[in-house]
Amino acid sequence: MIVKTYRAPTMQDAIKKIKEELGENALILSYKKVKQGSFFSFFKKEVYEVTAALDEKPPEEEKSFKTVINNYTKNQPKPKTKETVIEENIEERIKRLEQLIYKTGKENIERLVSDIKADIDDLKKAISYSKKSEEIDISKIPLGMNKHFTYMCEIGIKKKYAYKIIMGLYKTIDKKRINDDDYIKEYLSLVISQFFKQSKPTNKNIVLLGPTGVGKTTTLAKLAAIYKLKKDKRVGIITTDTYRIGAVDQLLNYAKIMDIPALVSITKEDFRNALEELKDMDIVFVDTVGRSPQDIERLKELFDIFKGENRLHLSLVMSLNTKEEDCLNAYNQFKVLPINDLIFTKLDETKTPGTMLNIVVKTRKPVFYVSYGQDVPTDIEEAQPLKISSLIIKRGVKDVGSG
Ligand SMILES: Nc1nc2c(ncn2[C@@H]2O[C@H](COP(=O)(O)OP(=O)(O)O)[C@@H](O)[C@H]2O)c(=O)[nH]1
Ligand SMILES: [Mg+2]
Repeated sequence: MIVKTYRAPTMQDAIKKIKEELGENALILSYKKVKQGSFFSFFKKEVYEVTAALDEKPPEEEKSFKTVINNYTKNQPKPKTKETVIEENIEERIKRLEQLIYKTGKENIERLVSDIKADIDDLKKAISYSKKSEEIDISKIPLGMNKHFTYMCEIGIKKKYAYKIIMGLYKTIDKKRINDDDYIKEYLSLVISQFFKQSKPTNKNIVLLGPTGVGKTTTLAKLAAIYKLKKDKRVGIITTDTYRIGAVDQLLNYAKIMDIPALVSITKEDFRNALEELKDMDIVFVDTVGRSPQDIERLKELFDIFKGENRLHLSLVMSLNTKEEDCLNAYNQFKVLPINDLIFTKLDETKTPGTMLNIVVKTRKPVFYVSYGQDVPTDIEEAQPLKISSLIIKRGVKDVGSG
């Protein structure tokens, strides 16, 4: 490992020097502000002193934003892609769901869901008070509903929630149509959708938090592009993820291509200044360094930057290709900060999208966006409840495309 120390007037300059000498894969080990000037000089300047290291093993090459953005902005008529098929399929489904809401009556559905929620709460309490087995009596599941219960468990919905939902649903469905699988699935979708709430930004400075590798930077790139290109907003970017030079550089390059102002900040003071500098933007996305929920010390450093700053909307990014337990563990660590909502990623890499339901029931947080692929900025959707429930019932993105 090569370790070197650099001095420069700004962090950006230091990063540039490090990149020139050590390349994209250099890591920042430490930084501080120091006074520079000869012993006799009267005024000493403050400069950044940054220590960087280069590991021998380079990480995988990231997809170039430039190519992706160029492709996106070319805007040529394209043949039907997987995304268009998914979109059409979901639109169709939502239309059917809306008809069903109309027929069933919105109040009836809302009452049913609030009963189920109350049941789930009682069940949670009962389980926490006694060590008795979960209060599920599978023999009570009505004939014809068993396969739907099994299906819900297969797509990752917690058994106890699936049980409550099925039992609640059975009370209200049209019994003559019990063998109509499409009808039952639409109804299930409708009920599941009611557990989700779509989040709206509570502040224009949106911070993406979460463990390493969950897709924060990719999601930020998608959101920045969508807000700039589709929503025609003035977008700014701040990155506090300065650990890996390549990562900072990737984001700065990307911002340059998109003509989005981007600032690097390390300390709480830098961050405040960056917010101030971007105060005329309509929306600012803040990337953060991934921290393992186990690394309490480093998490604290991260939290300190954002603590007490009330101009922020905090989104916790969770990857659906990790275990539900890991997602909840991350939530428990990050909830030291006032988390506003959740962003789910890697929906394309899971066979158990029902995890999303378990997580929102547990955390009671609304959802901001759902991401389902690596392509910027296409593979992402606003978290409309009916869309999410359609994706869950369809077992995620892959099956939507094919079925
Ligand atoms: N399949 C899939 N991969 C994703 C998705 N979002 C991000 N990724 C990939 O996950 C990896 C880590 O993403 P990155 O944004 O660097 O994660 P970060 O460490 O949280 O910033 C990259 O290879 C991304 O392309 C997604 O929704 N689906
Ligand atoms: Mg990142």
